[in-house]
Amino acid sequence: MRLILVLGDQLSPDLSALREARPDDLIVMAEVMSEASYVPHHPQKIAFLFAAMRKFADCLREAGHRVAYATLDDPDNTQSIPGELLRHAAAHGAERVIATRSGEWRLIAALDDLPVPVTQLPDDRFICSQPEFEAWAEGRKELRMEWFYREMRRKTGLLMEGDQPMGGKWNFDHDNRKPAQADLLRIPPPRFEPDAVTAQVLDLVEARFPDSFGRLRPFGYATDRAGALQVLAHFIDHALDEFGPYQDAMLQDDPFLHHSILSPYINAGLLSSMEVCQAAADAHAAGKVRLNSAEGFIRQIIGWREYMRGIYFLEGPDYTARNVLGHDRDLPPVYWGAPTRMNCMAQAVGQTRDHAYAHHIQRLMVTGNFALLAGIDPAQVHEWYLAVYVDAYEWVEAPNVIGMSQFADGGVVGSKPYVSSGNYIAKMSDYCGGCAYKVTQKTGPGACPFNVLYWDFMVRHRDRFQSNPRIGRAYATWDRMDADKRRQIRSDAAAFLDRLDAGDPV
Ligand code: FAD
Ligand code: DLZ
Ligand code: SF4
Repeated sequence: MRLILVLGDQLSPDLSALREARPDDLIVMAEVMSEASYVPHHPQKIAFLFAAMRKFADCLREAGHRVAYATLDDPDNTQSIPGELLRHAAAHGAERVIATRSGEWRLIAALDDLPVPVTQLPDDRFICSQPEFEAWAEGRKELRMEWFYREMRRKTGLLMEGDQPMGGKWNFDHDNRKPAQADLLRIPPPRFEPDAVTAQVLDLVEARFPDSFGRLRPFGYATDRAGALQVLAHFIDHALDEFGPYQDAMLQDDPFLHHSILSPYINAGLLSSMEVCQAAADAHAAGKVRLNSAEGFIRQIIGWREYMRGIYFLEGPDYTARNVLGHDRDLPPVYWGAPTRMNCMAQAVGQTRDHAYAHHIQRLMVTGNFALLAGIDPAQVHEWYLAVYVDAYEWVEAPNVIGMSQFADGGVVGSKPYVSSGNYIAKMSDYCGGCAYKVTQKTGPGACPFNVLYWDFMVRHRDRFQSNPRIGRAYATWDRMDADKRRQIRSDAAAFLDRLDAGDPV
């Protein structure tokens, strides 16, 4: 007999390893401390995964499989994935382990090192296989998502008319990027009352991870496929039509806006990326959803999500250690909820604490932008994102953080660093009105910290970015600025960073 490993983010009945299962094989699933503590995961992330794993194990049993499931508090639990495989291999005389390749180099290596033969099958839940991505990347001077995305549109046939994109364009972003208005009629995503399985997991997580950053309750995530399908249907019916225009907007009292909150379910395997995209394309075909919204949403999934996966495996295990800008400041306490006068940071971190969720622009242009401008060590930024979001697994988190957000890979993912002064946040959100700092003030104690940090960053990295066609022009503005103002900006930035280093409230 063989052991079939199913990891916490592999909860799909058509998983490649499960397709291999024979009646006498034993499926191994385990809640283990090594996975639950390699970064200080948000308690809602652990609870979501453990509850979903328990329910998935029940489904496998109902389908006739033999399943060995270790709960975290099982006294026989060895508390690591390799340990659990070895324990069951010894107990049952298993001749081999069959796994689906994990989404993290760390676990792939750990399985390769097992003293039992292991087959690691490709994870074919993705639209683009790794060999296909590598063939696409081969020989290109520069990798850009937009070109890859067009290949994926052709491959899937989503929003295509023959070999042409529907509506005559591949990308409708010029119709998007609008700020949003507070709207009390906007229907928030569904929340799910914990059932008996989830309630038991919540108690376990509360007892075992009492000191983690993040609120465990109220817990409202779906923890099975039926619930995840409800979230999908709700999004298609109530939010997708306005997803496009408002995808970059941020609002103080609306943590979800028109976002789908589907990433936890897609990443854990409860929904497939193709069924989600097909639902969006069908809603457009039925006339319920405008094209720019359907296209923008589908691009995030068959474009960005697949592209990030390809980059993670293309770039290799050292990717998370990259730091081309040489940033070495420690992650300041504001990321763990320390009080701050910066309202945008307080909002993004606060909703992260409450929901283990923040949407893309908050991750990129608030917490990510601040970390990059302040020169924070990208490895620490990476660990933070991997820990605090319910959808975070290294294959998708690292290219977004090390690459897109922190430019620590030197431009593999993005052709320019995503940096901005407070102006961008003021334009796209209502945060600045309620802030102790003034976004219109460029220098002095009341000036928005993003304003001074932006120029400080640009000047510190002038050699690298001056010739960048996408942001190099900013230096002409800097050079035209009055010399006293430039000195003031640099000294204000230095004073701010000193306060950050001293652990003073900022
Ligand atoms: P929506 O806005 O509704 O988007 C729809 C779907 O598109 C998402 O569910 C997701 O599957 C996909 N998607 C959108 N953008 C991306 C992207 N850049 N990369 C991959 N998929 C994308 N996403 C994760 O799934 N896990 C992470 O750990 C993660 N970390 C991030 C860190 C940073 C610094 C940034 C800038 C982005 C990160 N993202 C991550 C991407 C994106 O922010 C989330 O996918 C999105 O916010 C999830 O919320 P949603 O389901 O409501 O997304
Ligand atoms: C994220 C996570 C957590 C918190 N706990 C477990 C666990 O106890 N057992 C398990 O099989 N998987 C867990 N996971 C998901 C894994 O960390 C994930 O499979 C790898 O990071 C690869 O994406
Ligand atoms: Fe953020 Fe600056 Fe606006 Fe305050 S003024 S909310 S710090 S961008």
